[in-house]
Amino acid sequence: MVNITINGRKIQVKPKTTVLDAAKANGFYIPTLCYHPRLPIAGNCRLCLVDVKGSWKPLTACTTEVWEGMEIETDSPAVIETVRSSLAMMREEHPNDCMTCESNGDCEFQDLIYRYQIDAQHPVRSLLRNKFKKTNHSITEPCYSPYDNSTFSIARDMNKCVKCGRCIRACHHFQNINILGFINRAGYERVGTPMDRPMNFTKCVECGQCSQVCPVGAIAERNEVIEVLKQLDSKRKVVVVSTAPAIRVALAENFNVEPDFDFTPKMVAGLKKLGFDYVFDTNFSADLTIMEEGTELITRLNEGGKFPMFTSCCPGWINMVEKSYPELRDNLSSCKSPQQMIGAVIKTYFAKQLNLNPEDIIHVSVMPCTAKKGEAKRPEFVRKGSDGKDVPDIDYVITTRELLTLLKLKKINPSELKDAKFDSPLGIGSSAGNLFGVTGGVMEAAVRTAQIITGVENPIPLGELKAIRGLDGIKAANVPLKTKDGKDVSVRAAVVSGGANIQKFLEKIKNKELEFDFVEMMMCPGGCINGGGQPKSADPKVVLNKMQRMYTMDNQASLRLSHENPEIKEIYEKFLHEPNGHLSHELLHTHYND
Ligand code: HC0
Ligand code: SF4
Repeated sequence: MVNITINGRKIQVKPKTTVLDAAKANGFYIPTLCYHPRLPIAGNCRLCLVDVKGSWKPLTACTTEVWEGMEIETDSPAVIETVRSSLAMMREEHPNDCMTCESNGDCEFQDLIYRYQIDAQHPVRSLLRNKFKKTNHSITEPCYSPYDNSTFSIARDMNKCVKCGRCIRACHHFQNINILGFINRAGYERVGTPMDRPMNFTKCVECGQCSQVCPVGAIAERNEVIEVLKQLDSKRKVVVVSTAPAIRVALAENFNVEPDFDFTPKMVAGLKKLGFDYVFDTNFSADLTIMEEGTELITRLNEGGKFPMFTSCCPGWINMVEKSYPELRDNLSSCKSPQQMIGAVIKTYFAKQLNLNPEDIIHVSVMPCTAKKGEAKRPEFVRKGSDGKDVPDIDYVITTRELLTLLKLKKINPSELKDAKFDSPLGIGSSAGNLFGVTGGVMEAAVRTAQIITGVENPIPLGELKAIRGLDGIKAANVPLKTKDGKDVSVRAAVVSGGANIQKFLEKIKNKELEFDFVEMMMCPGGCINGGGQPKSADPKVVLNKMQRMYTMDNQASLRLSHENPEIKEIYEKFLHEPNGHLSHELLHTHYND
């Protein structure tokens, strides 16, 4: 252990600990902006400066490791004034949009400005204003850049950017897609795209990992809160909501409930209180996906087809294939994602039960993902209304963050409400379907159901496939299966999450170093629990916690197999007739673009 002193208090920490980690672990506050616990360290915002005895200059706490006998001061008058001056310079370039900003109330820069009281009278701010007056420049001109909402998923307002570079590191470190970088020089630096083009002209996959770590509101999802609010308030149509697997665990984390507390009934109660007429579960259509995708895999294995077969439920991954790996399009499963499957059955099967036309229903999908917004807007996911006009299967997609904004606007705290249940006939989901939200979950759910699709005699016991659990980016398992008549139908399975891992994996597939039959692909590291639309968090364990909640829910569930879901049996009996049948192909399968 290393002996150090912080603000006069003697403490012991492990060697190689940074001053920032040592201070945080012992309850000392050090301001940060470019630092994020899940990203590599950059040390470029200069807000975490501390005085260290013997050093002629303050040191950045995030990049400096402790040494024996180190004496640190985090709150000397000089340190505080330096931090205040840096903040004042940033504040002078920042627009006054807080009241309507995406991140109002959840903005790290706003918190810092308030904490250090950087008002208009701060001398650095007056100095900058006078300087710009003399040179006849607008104060904000150096950082001015147009608002970019060229994709359906992400909105970028670089005027709000504080140049911390977290988005650049997220796009590089998690995804290795490198859309964002610092451009320009000499006071005109800002974050931009290659050739400064709008996002939809780049290879951006719309995953939103950049927005997840943005400390301000410079990169965010394209907000649809007001449109949804209008639908809920006007009551002109039947307003239906469906919720992705990963939402319930994110809300559980957000409302800080016990790790084994299933927040689902509270979430449903919150959605009902918001005014939704029907609350359905995307876990239902995750189960439906298992029936369709499992059947497709077995058909390919028996009749031939492209291998490995890749899952198709993650829209970030689909964007990546279409933009960067078009040669792999035929390897994708033809199944729509669970979001689009439930979208299609709500506007057909459910509409029919209520004697409604597709255009009489507004369907809001709550997703942990920004790319789901773009997926819902794909031109192939529409159907004809009674008047012959196109009606989208999903009208609005809101992220978990937007759902929290809606709840806040309506002053609803779901944890204080009485439990409520999903509505029928699309409200029952198995815990296998729920596992879709975590990396490895689609594979695990598929293996659980393989027994009925293949008529297998030796199904894998529940929870046995340990190799595909956990947060590793690339996982593999051999799934030994034999049909009743002795035929070997073993599947070589792999599970990959995170764009950087996907690229490494595909390189090995291309070089024939690896061979698989079935591969689950998720663009966000860890899967949807870590989607780009999830609440921002500075807790390094936040993804692990959500994953553990998912497995706890699975252990506690009574319905753990997709094919045993009574509503799945019912929809095949009454409507679809058989997996991969004629109607399934029309409603539940799709194609991919050049
Ligand atoms: Fe996912 Fe999904 S599991 S992509 O991660 O497959 O976003 O949670 O809703 O559609 O079900 C996201 C999460 C979903 C879909 C499901 C899949
Ligand atoms: Fe990179 Fe994803 Fe952000 Fe696009 S949405 S810039 S791919 S992190």
